[in-house]
Formats: sequence, structure tokens, C-alpha cells
Amino acid sequence: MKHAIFILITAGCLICIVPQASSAILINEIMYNPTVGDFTNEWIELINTGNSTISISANARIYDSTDPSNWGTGHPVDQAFTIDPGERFVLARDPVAFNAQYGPYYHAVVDCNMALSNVNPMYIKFEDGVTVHDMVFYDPDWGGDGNGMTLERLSTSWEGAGYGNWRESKWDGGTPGHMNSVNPEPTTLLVLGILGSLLGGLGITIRRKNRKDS
Ligand SMILES: [Ca+2]
Ligand SMILES: [Ca+2]
Repeated sequence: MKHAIFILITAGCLICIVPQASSAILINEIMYNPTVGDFTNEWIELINTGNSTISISANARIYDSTDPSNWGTGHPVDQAFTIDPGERFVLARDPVAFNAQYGPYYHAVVDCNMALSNVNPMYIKFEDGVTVHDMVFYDPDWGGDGNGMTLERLSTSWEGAGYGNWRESKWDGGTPGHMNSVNPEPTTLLVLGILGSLLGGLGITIRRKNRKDS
């Protein structure tokens, strides 16, 4: 019983101190290692979790880096666009390749020349001017590593920096522009996920593997 109380108190504290995403625009899905065409077929799905349409300027950029202290110059989107409430929007490294794989998309796919590592854990930040919409972290060990799947965000209510909020998609090719295929887990697993996320955030180290990036 004491054990159970301790776990509940600990879980409560963790939920209190884990930051939630503050922007309405979040990174919701990541295709970092497509089965073919790594230099063309990478994409990121954004989602507008707010209640109003949000305009993204042509100065917005995706930053990707293994070192969050050195983001580099980032990768600009090639056009301004808007995201309606609840809408999922795709930024693709090559919209022509994306449309060839997934078929005509219901919305414009915006070109953004990202470079997502297949080897190293990586940070991704979506920024528009002074507004940092979201920053997430993924690790190829979490799934989607060249098997056709993506990494999907479990919940838009939780911060996106750790494994606790990311899972390999259940559908081949992932779910660009659609609801993610993974579902939030039961409370107990959620708490464990948040704990893993918190510990990961405190002690993230960038591991270099011996595989060659593609
Ligand atoms: Ca890649
Ligand atoms: Ca999706």
C-alpha cells in the first residue's frame, strides 16, 4: 500500500513538472528513414491543436540537429501557408516524391529541405521568426528505422522530447495528413512514459553509431 501511495505521489509530481507544449502548432509525425529515397522522401507532419487558423510565413524553418546548442541555419519552407484548427499539414523534403508515394494530397505539401538522421538521435525544431512552435527529439531506436513506418506522437497534450510520447506507426507509410495510428496508453504506462521522457530530458546523450547515414 505504501508502495502504491509513493508511486501515485511520484506520478503526480512528474505530471506537474513535465512541461506541456505551449504552441498550437506541433510536430506530430516524423518520416526520418523512408525505405527508398532518403534524400527525397523524408517528411514531417504538423498539427494545429488550437482553435484558430494559424499563418506560417515563408521565413519559417525546420531545424534539425544532433546538438541542440548548434542548430545551424535550418531549412526554410518554400512558401507561406496556413493551418486550420485540427488540420494536419505536411512538410516534405520533395513534394513530388511525397505525392508519388502517397497519391494526390488533399492539401498543398510544402517543400522543406530537411535532413533527418537515420543513425543518430536528433532534435527537430519548427520555428517561424521569433516563435518556436515546437521542439521534439527522436531516436531511431524507437522505431520507423527504414521499415516503412514513421514515428507518431502519442498525444498533443504532452511534450515531445522523449520516448514516452512517440511510438512507431501501425500503418506502413505512416499517416500523413491523418490521425496518427497509435493510441494513448493506459494511465500506468503513460506515467512510465512521462518518467522515461523526464529522465531522457535530463540525461540525453547523442550516441554515435557505426552505421553510415543515408
Ligand atoms: Ca533520413
Ligand atoms: Ca499523422
